[in-house]
Amino acid sequence: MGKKSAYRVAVVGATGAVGERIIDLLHHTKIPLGSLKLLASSRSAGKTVTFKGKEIKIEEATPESFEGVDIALFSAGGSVSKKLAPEAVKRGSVVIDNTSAFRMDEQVPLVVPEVNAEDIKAHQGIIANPNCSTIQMVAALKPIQDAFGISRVIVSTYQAVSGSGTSASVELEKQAKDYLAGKEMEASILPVKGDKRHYPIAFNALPQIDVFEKNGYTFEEMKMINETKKIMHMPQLKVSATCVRLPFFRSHAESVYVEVNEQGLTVADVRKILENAPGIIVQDNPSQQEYPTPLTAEGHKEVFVGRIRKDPDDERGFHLWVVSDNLLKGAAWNTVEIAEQLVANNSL
Ligand code: NAP
Ligand code: 3JM
Repeated sequence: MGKKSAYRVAVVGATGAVGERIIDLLHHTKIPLGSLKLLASSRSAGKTVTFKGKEIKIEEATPESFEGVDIALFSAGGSVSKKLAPEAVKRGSVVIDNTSAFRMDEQVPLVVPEVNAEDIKAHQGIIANPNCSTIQMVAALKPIQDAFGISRVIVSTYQAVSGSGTSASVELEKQAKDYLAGKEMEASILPVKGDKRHYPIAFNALPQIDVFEKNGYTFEEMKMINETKKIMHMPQLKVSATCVRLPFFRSHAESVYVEVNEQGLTVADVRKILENAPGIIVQDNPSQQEYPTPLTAEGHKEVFVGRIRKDPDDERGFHLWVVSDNLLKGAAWNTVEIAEQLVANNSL
């Protein structure tokens, strides 16, 4: 496709937690928008959304919805992507997919623009947006890899409920109110909507995000492990993860332990590299109690890093506290950023 003066964009999952943020971001996008199509399930068809002063009707997503669409941004779950993304590609759209449906396919680039923007060019119709927890971690790891080399990563996450969609945020709010009113809490969404058991998230911590795999890790943990190696082009990198859901609404936090290849580095060396990295804001001043938190990261596009420390017993070990808005850099912003680069580099 040659460079166009205006692009026809579709958002699939337009009524969801991620879709709503994508629409917000499209108000200010660098992409010249010719038209915007908003798609969801039949449940939402007919509702309207106001975009730049005009009312847009939500339509049910079907294969025919993609006729004439240049760029389709999918955030409606893996099964919708598996069914409709190939239909969109067949009709000439480039798909940027926010689900895990195609992330590990060899033909599909898995992209965080600050890390591997050049992979976008190799797409064959679908570009995948990584998992939210992976995105913020690799954004912080890449500058360290480029400067010093890294060999091992061990991460524990502290993830917000909005990562499980709008219904999980509604569940937390209701449980918190019930608990404080002395009523019994009901759980039907978390940890995983369709799984056998549910636990309250309010005033709790759940060491399960997504379903369990045969190896005892959850799928979320395996996404972090496999996606990190693919995005960084480092199949040999050692990565292990523990993913935990906590009772706050927005932004994921992560405790990241990274082993660097170079010996004799100081905290100041690592801090300097991160301060100069694109998309990263360092907030790290223990004497002033400065560090990022989920509440302070909410609404921002960047990845925040604080609590940079050296392992007292290992010359090559460093700890980072990495926080970012899961719905923005973790999902909607990374998607729109990929779309902007596709258009800027004429890679459609
Ligand atoms: P959500 O708040 O539950 O929203 C789900 C959206 O999908 C709604 O717009 C819903 O439309 C739509 N949908 C559901 N079934 C559909 C169908 N059969 N056909 C068309 N649309 C359908 O979830 P969310 O948090 O926005 O997440 C959506 C998806 O994005 C997730 O399932 C996940 O795969 C992905 N995600 C990715 C990241 C990331 O880090 N990359 C982060 C979060 C989520 P209705 O309102 O009509 O039901
Ligand atoms: C974040 O297919 C589904 O039901 C969606 C599950 C899901 C995913 C996923 O696997 O695509 C919920 C929340 C993600 C994600 O980004 O990996």
